[in-house]
Order: sequence, then C-alpha cells, then structure tokens
Amino acid sequence: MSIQWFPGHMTKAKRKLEEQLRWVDVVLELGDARLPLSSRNPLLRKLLGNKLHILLLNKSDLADSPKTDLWLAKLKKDCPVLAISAMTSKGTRKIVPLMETMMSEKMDLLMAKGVKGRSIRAMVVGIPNIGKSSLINHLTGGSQAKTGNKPGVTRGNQWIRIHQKVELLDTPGMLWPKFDDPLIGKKLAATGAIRDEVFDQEELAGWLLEWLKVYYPKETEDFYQLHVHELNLEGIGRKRGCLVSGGKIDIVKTSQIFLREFRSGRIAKVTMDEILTD
Ligand SMILES: Nc1nc2c(ncn2[C@@H]2O[C@H](COP(=O)(O)OP(=O)(O)OP(=O)(O)O)[C@@H](O)[C@H]2O)c(=O)[nH]1
Ligand SMILES: [Mg+2]
Repeated sequence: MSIQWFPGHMTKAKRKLEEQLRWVDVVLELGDARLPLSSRNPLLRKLLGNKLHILLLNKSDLADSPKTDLWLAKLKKDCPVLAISAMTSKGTRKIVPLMETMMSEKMDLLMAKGVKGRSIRAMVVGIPNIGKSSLINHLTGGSQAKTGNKPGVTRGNQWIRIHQKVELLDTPGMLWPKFDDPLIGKKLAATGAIRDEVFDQEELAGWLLEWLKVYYPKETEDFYQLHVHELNLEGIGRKRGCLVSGGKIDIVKTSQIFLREFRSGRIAKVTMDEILTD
C-alpha cells in the first residue's frame, strides 16, 4: 500500500534501508520503465556507496518499447540495467546470471580466503507501487521456503533462496518518491506511484489527457474513438456513459475511469520521461 511521504517517514525508511544494505552484496533497484528518471530516488546512489547495483526498469510491458531501448542505452553507461516485467516475466531470467557475473570477482576473492559456497545476497529496493513485492514473489516462485535467519543478521531479516547460489532478502527496501518538481509529481501520480488522495483527480486527469494529446495523440483518439476536438474529459465521460441527472457528465467518475484505463496500458504504451541527449 502506498503511503504519503513526509520527513518522519523518510527518516525511518532511510534508517531501515541503511540497516538492510549492510547484509547484501547486490541491490536490485526497481524503477518504472515509463519513468526511467522520475521513478528513481537520486539519494539511493549515495546510500549505496560502492555496493553492486542493478537497475531494473519494471512494468516494461506498459512502456513505449523503442523509447525503453533508448533509455537502456543511455542508462547502462551508469550501471547495469535490464528492462523487465514482473507481470509478464519479460527479462526476469537475466537477473540471476547478471548478478553472478558481477559478483564473480568478489566470489573469487572469498574463495582465495577459503570461504566456500557462500551465496550471493541480494535485495530489492524501490518507491511505492513499483512492483517490489511482485518481483520478490516472481523470483521466489511464491516460495515460502525461507533460508532462515543468518547468524549476525539482526531484526529478523529473512532470506529466501532463489537460486542455488543466490539468496534474496524477503522484505524490500523502501525508497520514497522525490516530487518537489510538480511535473515529476504529476507523472508519478498518473502512473500510480503516488496515491490518489494526494492529487485532485480531475486536475490530474485533465493534465494527463493534454499530455497524451501531445505525445500519443493517435493512440488516444483511436482508443476513445473521438476526434481531437472532442477529446476532453466531457467527451470521454459521454463515451463511457458517466452521466448524472439532467444529462450532465460526472467528471469525477470520468477522471477515475480515464486514469484507470491509462494505468492499465490500454490507451497507449507510454514513456513519460523525455530522454535527455548528452
Ligand atoms: N503491468 C504491470 N503491472 C505490474 C508489474 N509489476 C507489478 N505490477 C502491478 O503493480 C502494482 C504494485 O505492485 P506491488 O508488487 O504490490 O508493488 P510494491 O512495490 O510491492 O508496492 P508497495 O508494497 O505498496 O510499495 C500491482 O497492481 C501489480 O500487479 C509489471 O511488470 N507490469
Ligand atoms: Mg510491496
């Protein structure tokens, strides 16, 4: 469940994350493929220090695929990155082999010191609603087979074996969304990362519709079977039969339906962050 972030929450989440990070070799940072920039918290980088780090752009089934490829090419200059979908399983089989490759040097060092058979320890981190639990369930195959508390791992951290050589911390690390920029806030709300109570639904829906008309006009017109001059919340409300007495359109209900249709990816597969050229 998403929560509204305020400084107290952030401090608590940050402290918990710092504690969890001590026990892992590799951090699987989940981002949203529709928001390769806005769904990431820039503070993570600092918290990670030189810990191994993989960026997973989740929900790629909902994103604009050619744009995802452009983003991957850009982001991989910074850290290893994969486009995945915890829903359709796309790309998820590449995660463990990538971890093994990245860890091979450290494992060789451990072997040289006589430490044998040590598993790679990984954890998932990300902002609310990004798919952390879905990915953990996917990687563990819904398995409840915890590998037990590790000696020295306090506060009840549980590990789940996801591969012969890899264990996953069963609770994800919570990153808070960063939305001091109003545009980032709107994008996060549109994709469902910020809960609906935070933004006025009608205003958000109005903004999103204008955004779609700029970036995905044809797809939106086709989906609603409306010409651009009728493509507004009133028009959509009429199409969806959202009427109140007197034949007026129920704009609040229309806004909710429209946001739901957008989030399901049925209007268009979208990427909302513009790729910045170097
Ligand atoms: N289309 C699509 N939906 C996804 C994907 N991964 C997760 N979801 C959906 O996104 C929503 C949030 O997923 P969760 O796994 O609960 O996300 P979370 O990060 O654990 O959320 P919190 O625990 O609230 O922070 C659910 O409705 C999932 O079904 C994906 O790859 N594609
Ligand atoms: Mg969760």
